[in-house]
Amino acid sequence: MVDVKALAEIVDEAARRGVAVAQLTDMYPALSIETAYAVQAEAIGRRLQRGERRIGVKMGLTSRAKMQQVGVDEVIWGVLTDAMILDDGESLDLDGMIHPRVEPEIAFLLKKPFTGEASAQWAADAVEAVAPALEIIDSRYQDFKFRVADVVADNSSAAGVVIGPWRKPDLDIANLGMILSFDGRPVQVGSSAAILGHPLRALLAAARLTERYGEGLKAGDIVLAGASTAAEPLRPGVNVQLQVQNLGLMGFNTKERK
Ligand code: 0L1
Ligand code: MG
Repeated sequence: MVDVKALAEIVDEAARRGVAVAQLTDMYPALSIETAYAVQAEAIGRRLQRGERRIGVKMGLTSRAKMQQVGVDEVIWGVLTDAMILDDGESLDLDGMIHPRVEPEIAFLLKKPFTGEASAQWAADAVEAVAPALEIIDSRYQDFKFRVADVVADNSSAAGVVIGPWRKPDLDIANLGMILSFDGRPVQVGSSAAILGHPLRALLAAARLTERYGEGLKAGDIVLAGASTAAEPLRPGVNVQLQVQNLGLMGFNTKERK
Protein backbone atom coordinates (compact mmCIF):
# COMPACT_ATOMS: atom_id res chain seq x y z
CA MET A 1 0.00 0.00 0.00
CA VAL A 2 1.48 3.36 -1.07
CA ASP A 3 1.58 6.07 1.62
CA VAL A 4 0.55 9.09 -0.48
CA LYS A 5 1.15 11.59 2.37
CA ALA A 6 4.66 10.27 3.01
CA LEU A 7 5.59 10.46 -0.70
CA ALA A 8 4.17 13.99 -0.92
CA GLU A 9 6.35 15.00 2.02
CA ILE A 10 9.44 13.58 0.27
CA VAL A 11 8.95 15.55 -2.97
CA ASP A 12 7.74 18.70 -1.22
CA GLU A 13 10.68 18.77 1.22
CA ALA A 14 13.13 18.07 -1.63
CA ALA A 15 11.75 21.12 -3.48
CA ARG A 16 11.70 23.28 -0.35
CA ARG A 17 15.24 22.41 0.71
CA GLY A 18 16.73 22.06 -2.78
CA VAL A 19 18.10 18.59 -2.12
CA ALA A 20 17.75 15.82 -4.70
CA VAL A 21 16.07 12.56 -3.72
CA ALA A 22 15.91 9.03 -5.14
CA GLN A 23 13.08 8.23 -7.53
CA LEU A 24 9.86 7.21 -5.79
CA THR A 25 9.61 4.28 -8.21
CA ASP A 26 12.80 2.85 -6.67
CA MET A 27 10.67 2.33 -3.56
CA TYR A 28 7.39 1.59 -5.36
CA PRO A 29 8.19 0.25 -8.85
CA ALA A 30 4.48 -0.16 -9.61
CA LEU A 31 3.54 3.43 -8.65
CA SER A 32 0.59 4.22 -10.95
CA ILE A 33 -0.13 7.51 -12.71
CA GLU A 34 -3.35 7.83 -10.69
CA THR A 35 -1.45 7.50 -7.40
CA ALA A 36 1.27 9.83 -8.68
CA TYR A 37 -1.35 12.54 -9.32
CA ALA A 38 -2.69 11.93 -5.81
CA VAL A 39 0.85 12.51 -4.46
CA GLN A 40 1.10 15.68 -6.58
CA ALA A 41 -2.23 16.96 -5.18
CA GLU A 42 -1.14 16.21 -1.62
CA ALA A 43 2.20 18.02 -2.15
CA ILE A 44 0.35 21.02 -3.62
CA GLY A 45 -1.94 20.93 -0.58
CA ARG A 46 1.17 21.38 1.60
CA ARG A 47 2.15 24.45 -0.44
CA LEU A 48 -1.36 25.92 -0.12
CA GLN A 49 -1.23 25.34 3.64
CA ARG A 50 1.97 27.39 3.73
CA GLY A 51 0.04 30.27 2.11
CA GLU A 52 0.69 29.78 -1.61
CA ARG A 53 -2.21 30.30 -4.03
CA ARG A 54 -3.04 28.18 -7.08
CA ILE A 55 -2.85 30.33 -10.26
CA GLY A 56 -3.18 27.73 -12.99
CA VAL A 57 -1.53 24.71 -14.53
CA LYS A 58 1.46 23.77 -16.65
CA MET A 59 1.50 21.18 -19.34
CA GLY A 60 4.63 19.09 -19.65
CA LEU A 61 6.18 16.97 -22.38
CA THR A 62 3.96 18.39 -25.13
CA SER A 63 6.74 18.31 -27.75
CA ARG A 64 8.87 15.54 -29.22
CA ALA A 65 12.04 17.45 -28.22
CA LYS A 66 11.02 17.42 -24.55
CA MET A 67 9.94 13.79 -24.58
CA GLN A 68 13.26 12.74 -26.10
CA GLN A 69 15.25 14.87 -23.65
CA VAL A 70 13.84 13.08 -20.58
CA GLY A 71 12.92 9.70 -22.06
CA VAL A 72 9.22 9.91 -21.13
CA ASP A 73 6.62 9.94 -23.91
CA GLU A 74 3.43 10.96 -22.19
CA VAL A 75 1.83 14.39 -21.85
CA ILE A 76 1.62 15.35 -18.17
CA TRP A 77 0.60 18.39 -16.11
CA GLY A 78 1.34 20.15 -12.85
CA VAL A 79 0.00 23.01 -10.74
CA LEU A 80 1.34 26.58 -10.80
CA THR A 81 1.24 28.69 -7.63
CA ASP A 82 1.86 32.41 -7.10
CA ALA A 83 5.17 31.64 -5.37
CA MET A 84 6.53 30.34 -8.70
CA ILE A 85 5.99 33.64 -10.56
CA LEU A 86 8.96 35.81 -11.44
CA ASP A 87 8.33 39.17 -13.16
CA ASP A 88 9.53 39.82 -16.68
CA GLY A 89 13.05 41.31 -16.30
CA GLU A 90 13.52 40.13 -12.69
CA SER A 91 16.55 38.26 -11.31
CA LEU A 92 16.37 34.62 -10.26
CA ASP A 93 18.49 33.23 -7.44
CA LEU A 94 19.61 29.72 -8.38
CA ASP A 95 20.73 28.99 -4.80
CA GLY A 96 18.28 26.55 -3.33
CA MET A 97 17.58 24.94 -6.69
CA ILE A 98 18.99 21.53 -7.64
CA HIS A 99 19.65 21.50 -11.39
CA PRO A 100 17.42 24.19 -12.89
CA ARG A 101 16.66 24.41 -16.59
CA VAL A 102 14.65 26.90 -18.65
CA GLU A 103 12.39 26.30 -21.63
CA PRO A 104 10.43 28.42 -24.12
CA GLU A 105 6.65 28.26 -23.89
CA ILE A 106 3.36 29.97 -24.75
CA ALA A 107 0.99 30.95 -21.93
CA PHE A 108 -2.79 31.28 -22.06
CA LEU A 109 -5.01 33.26 -19.69
CA LEU A 110 -8.55 31.85 -19.48
CA LYS A 111 -11.71 33.92 -19.20
CA LYS A 112 -14.03 30.97 -18.65
CA PRO A 113 -13.77 27.43 -17.36
CA PHE A 114 -13.92 24.52 -19.72
CA THR A 115 -13.81 20.76 -19.56
CA GLY A 116 -12.36 17.79 -21.35
CA GLU A 117 -15.51 17.65 -23.50
CA ALA A 118 -14.76 21.05 -25.11
CA SER A 119 -14.24 21.58 -28.83
CA ALA A 120 -11.23 23.41 -30.28
CA GLN A 121 -13.54 26.39 -30.95
CA TRP A 122 -14.70 26.42 -27.32
CA ALA A 123 -11.09 26.31 -26.14
CA ALA A 124 -10.15 29.22 -28.43
CA ASP A 125 -13.16 31.22 -27.17
CA ALA A 126 -12.13 30.59 -23.56
CA VAL A 127 -8.79 32.38 -24.06
CA GLU A 128 -8.65 35.95 -22.76
CA ALA A 129 -4.99 36.57 -23.63
CA VAL A 130 -1.83 34.90 -24.87
CA ALA A 131 1.83 35.61 -23.98
CA PRO A 132 5.37 34.37 -24.48
CA ALA A 133 6.58 32.56 -21.36
CA LEU A 134 9.68 30.96 -19.90
CA GLU A 135 9.28 28.00 -17.61
CA ILE A 136 11.96 27.19 -15.06
CA ILE A 137 11.96 23.49 -14.25
CA ASP A 138 13.95 21.69 -11.57
CA SER A 139 13.47 17.98 -11.14
CA ARG A 140 13.78 16.99 -7.51
CA TYR A 141 15.29 13.63 -8.53
CA GLN A 142 18.97 12.81 -8.59
CA ASP A 143 20.62 13.38 -12.00
CA PHE A 144 17.30 14.73 -13.44
CA LYS A 145 16.30 11.08 -14.02
CA PHE A 146 12.77 9.75 -13.49
CA ARG A 147 9.94 7.61 -14.78
CA VAL A 148 6.58 9.13 -15.65
CA ALA A 149 5.02 8.44 -12.21
CA ASP A 150 8.01 10.08 -10.49
CA VAL A 151 7.82 13.29 -12.49
CA VAL A 152 4.03 13.54 -12.11
CA ALA A 153 4.36 13.18 -8.32
CA ASP A 154 7.03 15.91 -8.45
CA ASN A 155 4.50 18.38 -9.93
CA SER A 156 6.00 17.85 -13.40
CA SER A 157 9.26 19.55 -12.31
CA ALA A 158 7.54 22.98 -11.97
CA ALA A 159 9.82 25.50 -10.28
CA GLY A 160 9.18 28.93 -11.77
CA VAL A 161 7.47 30.87 -14.54
CA VAL A 162 8.11 34.21 -16.21
CA ILE A 163 5.33 35.58 -18.37
CA GLY A 164 5.86 38.24 -21.04
CA PRO A 165 3.39 40.84 -22.26
CA TRP A 166 -0.18 39.54 -22.56
CA ARG A 167 -2.04 40.35 -25.78
CA LYS A 168 -5.43 39.63 -27.26
CA PRO A 169 -5.61 36.18 -28.85
CA ASP A 170 -6.44 37.73 -32.23
CA LEU A 171 -3.45 36.27 -34.09
CA ASP A 172 -2.62 32.90 -35.52
CA ILE A 173 -0.34 31.10 -33.02
CA ALA A 174 -0.04 27.85 -34.99
CA ASN A 175 3.52 28.33 -36.23
CA LEU A 176 5.37 31.13 -34.44
CA GLY A 177 9.17 31.17 -34.39
CA MET A 178 10.61 30.92 -30.86
CA ILE A 179 14.23 31.79 -30.02
CA LEU A 180 15.69 31.21 -26.54
CA SER A 181 18.94 33.14 -26.03
CA PHE A 182 21.58 33.26 -23.31
CA ASP A 183 23.52 36.55 -23.22
CA GLY A 184 22.25 37.36 -26.71
CA ARG A 185 23.28 34.02 -28.25
CA PRO A 186 20.54 31.62 -29.43
CA VAL A 187 20.65 28.34 -27.48
CA GLN A 188 17.31 26.82 -28.58
CA VAL A 189 15.30 27.62 -31.69
CA GLY A 190 11.85 26.20 -32.37
CA SER A 191 8.28 26.81 -33.44
CA SER A 192 4.99 26.85 -31.55
CA ALA A 193 3.92 24.14 -34.02
CA ALA A 194 6.17 21.74 -32.07
CA ILE A 195 3.71 22.00 -29.13
CA LEU A 196 1.37 19.12 -30.02
CA GLY A 197 1.10 20.51 -33.57
CA HIS A 198 -0.66 23.64 -32.25
CA PRO A 199 -0.51 25.19 -28.72
CA LEU A 200 -4.32 25.12 -28.50
CA ARG A 201 -4.08 21.31 -28.51
CA ALA A 202 -2.09 21.60 -25.27
CA LEU A 203 -4.98 23.63 -23.85
CA LEU A 204 -7.44 20.89 -24.82
CA ALA A 205 -5.12 18.29 -23.26
CA ALA A 206 -4.99 20.43 -20.11
CA ALA A 207 -8.80 20.45 -19.91
CA ARG A 208 -8.97 16.68 -20.41
CA LEU A 209 -6.18 15.70 -18.01
CA THR A 210 -6.99 18.17 -15.23
CA GLU A 211 -10.59 17.03 -15.27
CA ARG A 212 -9.50 13.40 -15.07
CA TYR A 213 -6.89 13.83 -12.33
CA GLY A 214 -7.69 17.16 -10.68
CA GLU A 215 -9.93 20.17 -10.46
CA GLY A 216 -10.27 21.09 -14.16
CA LEU A 217 -9.61 24.53 -15.66
CA LYS A 218 -11.16 27.68 -14.19
CA ALA A 219 -11.73 31.27 -15.32
CA GLY A 220 -8.60 33.26 -14.46
CA ASP A 221 -6.28 30.27 -14.80
CA ILE A 222 -2.91 30.62 -16.50
CA VAL A 223 -2.09 27.58 -18.62
CA LEU A 224 1.46 26.96 -19.81
CA ALA A 225 1.25 24.99 -23.06
CA GLY A 226 4.61 23.23 -22.70
CA ALA A 227 7.98 23.81 -24.32
CA SER A 228 8.63 23.92 -28.05
CA THR A 229 12.27 22.84 -27.66
CA ALA A 230 14.46 20.90 -25.24
CA ALA A 231 15.17 22.67 -21.94
CA GLU A 232 18.47 24.50 -21.42
CA PRO A 233 20.47 24.18 -18.15
CA LEU A 234 20.67 27.47 -16.23
CA ARG A 235 23.88 28.86 -14.75
CA PRO A 236 24.53 31.91 -12.55
CA GLY A 237 25.03 35.34 -14.11
CA VAL A 238 23.24 34.87 -17.41
CA ASN A 239 20.67 36.99 -19.23
CA VAL A 240 17.89 34.73 -20.54
CA GLN A 241 15.62 36.01 -23.30
CA LEU A 242 12.78 34.57 -25.32
CA GLN A 243 11.64 36.10 -28.59
CA VAL A 244 8.36 34.76 -29.93
CA GLN A 245 7.36 35.93 -33.40
CA ASN A 246 4.45 38.41 -33.18
CA LEU A 247 4.26 37.97 -29.38
CA GLY A 248 7.40 39.84 -28.36
CA LEU A 249 10.52 39.67 -26.27
CA MET A 250 10.79 38.86 -22.56
CA GLY A 251 13.22 37.35 -20.11
CA PHE A 252 15.03 37.33 -16.80
CA ASN A 253 18.55 37.25 -15.32
CA THR A 254 20.11 34.68 -13.07
CA LYS A 255 21.99 36.13 -10.09
CA GLU A 256 25.75 35.70 -9.79
CA ARG A 257 26.81 33.15 -7.14
CA LYS A 258 27.33 34.76 -3.70
O1 0L1 B 1 7.46 21.30 -18.48
C1 0L1 B 1 7.91 20.21 -18.82
O2 0L1 B 1 7.82 19.77 -19.99
C2 0L1 B 1 8.61 19.41 -17.78
C3 0L1 B 1 7.93 18.14 -17.56
C4 0L1 B 1 8.80 17.24 -16.75
C5 0L1 B 1 10.00 16.78 -17.46
C6 0L1 B 1 11.15 17.69 -17.22
O3 0L1 B 1 11.47 17.93 -16.05
O4 0L1 B 1 11.77 18.13 -18.19
MG1 MG C 1 7.54 23.21 -19.36
